[in-house]
Amino acid sequence: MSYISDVLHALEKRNPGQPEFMQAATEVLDSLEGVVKEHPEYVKNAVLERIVEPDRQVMFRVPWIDDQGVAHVNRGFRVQFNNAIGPYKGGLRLHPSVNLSIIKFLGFEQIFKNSLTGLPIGGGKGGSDFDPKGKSDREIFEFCRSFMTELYRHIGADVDVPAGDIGVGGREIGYLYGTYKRITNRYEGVLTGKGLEYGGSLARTEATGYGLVYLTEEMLKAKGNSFAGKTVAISGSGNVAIYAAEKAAQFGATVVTMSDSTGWIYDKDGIDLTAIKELKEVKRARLSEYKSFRPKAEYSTTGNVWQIACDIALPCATQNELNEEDAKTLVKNKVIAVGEGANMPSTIEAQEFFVKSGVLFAPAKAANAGGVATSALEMSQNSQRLHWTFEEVDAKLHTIMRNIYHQMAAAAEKYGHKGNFIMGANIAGFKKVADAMVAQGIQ
Ligand code: NDP
Ligand code: 2IT
Repeated sequence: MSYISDVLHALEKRNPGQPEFMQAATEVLDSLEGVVKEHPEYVKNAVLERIVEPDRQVMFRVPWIDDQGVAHVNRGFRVQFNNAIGPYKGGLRLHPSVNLSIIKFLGFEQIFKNSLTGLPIGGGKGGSDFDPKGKSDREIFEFCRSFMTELYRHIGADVDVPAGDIGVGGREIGYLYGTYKRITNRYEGVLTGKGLEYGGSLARTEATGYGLVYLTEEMLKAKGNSFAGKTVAISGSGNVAIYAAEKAAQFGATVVTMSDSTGWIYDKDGIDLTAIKELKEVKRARLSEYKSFRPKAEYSTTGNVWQIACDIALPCATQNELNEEDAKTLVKNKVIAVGEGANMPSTIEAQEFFVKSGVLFAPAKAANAGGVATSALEMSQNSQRLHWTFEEVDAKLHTIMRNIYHQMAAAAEKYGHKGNFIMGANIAGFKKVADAMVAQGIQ
């Protein structure tokens, strides 16, 4: 359709050197032909041209001093992409690879993911090219304080509500929250993923991983299948990977792999999650140390987890970590389902190969939406000045993930792509935001 390709062309021209952002935008826009044809008002109101252009992009200097007294300068980002259906909402990523293209791809994905949750949250993302690995607590604090010294003026409980992502967990959210409160003198739900003592929600830590397994289970159930008795390969060993592994094991599966940026483990009898939590959540150590807990497990620094035969694959590390070759290996080894825990972990070629091969494929913006959905539940609790039980939050999360599955399956079917949940999630997520943008006029 020429409207869609015209918009993508113009976007590429205007944003040279942003491959991750172009990848995310192309995947979404390429799904929208049917829905745009049905809604000429989207063309008339320039919805696509507007939705690919962030409302606001903030880039700033983050100076900090290390333990040796040496000064460093990092670059901070916050991209406020779209607030048609609620305040900007999305995580902060601290990783040396962070640049504008990566933050824009994440912010763009967040618009549709947040829409799929059914909760009133817009899309945004931020972060920095700061590398938290090997830094002392004091250096992390110093960095977070400097970062928030600029960020505070752009956010607020009804404006923009950041949270965690790669390299940002409970410790960093605590330092960021403390700084925000000190500068503004406001005690408000301006960040999610907070500690339980100061406004955090039970089950937020578990939410992305649990939600991924809830949605994947629902997708399997529609085919008369389930996690019970299955072999599961997981990549990553951070927040999402750990709680995906925990829920998959609770559902009766055996999780046999995990990875970090230096290597991966294969434990054919099932990963020992107590050991992983001790290594990753407490000691912040490398996975190579896993063998000291489980001498029979294999640790490797070559190849990747996708070479291990499995029924279900859950990529939970980072973008483009699963390519077409990996997809071919998984299909050859008879994978039944893939659920994306990370954001955009599969390349476009890998996605296409899975769909073509009849693998049940749950795309990231649906499959990992449990984290941000529970963040929105944290915002509700903060507004009400109430605290819900773990069971209440977990039950709401479970219902939200089931609804997302049924929404994306229905949208795929309605627009002639039955069983293609990439199309379904993009269409369902887009439609609500597009309708809100039309209703609010060309802004
Ligand atoms: P963590 O920082 O807790 O863990 C990240 C994991 O992925 C670590 O094991 C890390 O290894 C590995 N990893 C990160 N970058 C790379 C890389 N470039 N190459 C190889 N391995 C890498 O992050 P999360 O678990 O929170 O996030 C994982 C993914 O899930 C990301 O894509 C994130 O955007 C997405 N996500 C997170 C949500 C959340 O609520 N936290 C919600 C929805 C999606 P190492 O420690 O060696 O770097
Ligand atoms: O990618 C994501 O959805 C997240 N990192 C979570 C965002 C949030 O606001 O909880």
